[in-house]
Amino acid sequence: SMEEPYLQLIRDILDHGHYKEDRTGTGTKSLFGYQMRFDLNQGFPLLTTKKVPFGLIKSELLWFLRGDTNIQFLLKHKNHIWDEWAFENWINSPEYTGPDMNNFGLRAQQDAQFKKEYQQQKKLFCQRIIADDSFAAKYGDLGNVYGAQWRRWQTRSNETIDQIHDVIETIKNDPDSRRMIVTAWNPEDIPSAALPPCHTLFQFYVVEGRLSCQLYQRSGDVFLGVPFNIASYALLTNLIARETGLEVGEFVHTLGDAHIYTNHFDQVQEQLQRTPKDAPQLWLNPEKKHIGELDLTDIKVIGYESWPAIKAPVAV
Ligand code: UFP
Repeated sequence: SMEEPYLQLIRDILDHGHYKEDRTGTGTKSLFGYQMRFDLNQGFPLLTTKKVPFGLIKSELLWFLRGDTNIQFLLKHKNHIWDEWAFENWINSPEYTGPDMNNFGLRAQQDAQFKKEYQQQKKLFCQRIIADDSFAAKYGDLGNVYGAQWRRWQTRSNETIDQIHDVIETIKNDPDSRRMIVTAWNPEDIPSAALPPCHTLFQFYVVEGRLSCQLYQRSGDVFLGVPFNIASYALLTNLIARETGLEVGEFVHTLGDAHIYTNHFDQVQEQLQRTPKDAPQLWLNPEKKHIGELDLTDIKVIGYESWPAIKAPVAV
């Protein structure tokens, strides 16, 4: 099946991974340097052995591609995957006068009463970001995250580089180039970044009219994060292929530290019991040729049948 490389990654980590402590204090089983290949002509690699919310993947990718770094766009599309990072800025600001929210991630996991208070505060915060543009401008912006690095990389001479525009031009005009790279990893920004980019760098490759993409991901939460990352880059490859008039080739996913958190072991075992179903197909609105014109309704997966979602705690 199309997701076999992913299931094999889980098995390889369980069988050959090393126990390793990590930043979050959770503990992981981990392998270093791992590669999966997905032939995008076989379908769209959205996992079927558990339900993966494609809506969140497409709104996040469109957000990156807009060069947007403000969570207001995500919230308007009911996408909450980046909330915590903005909420952190808000509770640390002098304007915030609500209950103490320090270290909310860990405390919400340990204290049910606190969790309620936190969810209430975060809900208020999100409502305000959506309703109040000046509040959003102040507290909804995440700074130098993917959208900024991809579309307006800041140079030393105070100019900006649009890496996505440039790579599209190179794919069109010089497809044999070996320099078709987009990087989100800016060493200058790492010390001040709340979360240094996980999907660090990607490269395109064209042969026989087909566009392939390889991602170097420095760190992968194999149960929770990686299924998103696979779908996101498979979608990106399809979008860039269409923009440049090419068919799709492969998505090659290279991982640095590929880990399964110790509190995800039961979940991955359950997933491995499940027989994969046929991969869905990606549908892109044929009326809208350019990436900049695409709306959420212009991107769909067709024929997505999956096993139910599997809940798991996020390491914070
Ligand atoms: N992580 C992913 N994919 C992502 C993302 C985060 O797997 O797209 F943003 C996981 C990897 C790791 C954690 O478990 O989040 C980031 O922690 P660290 O910076 O310590 O690697």
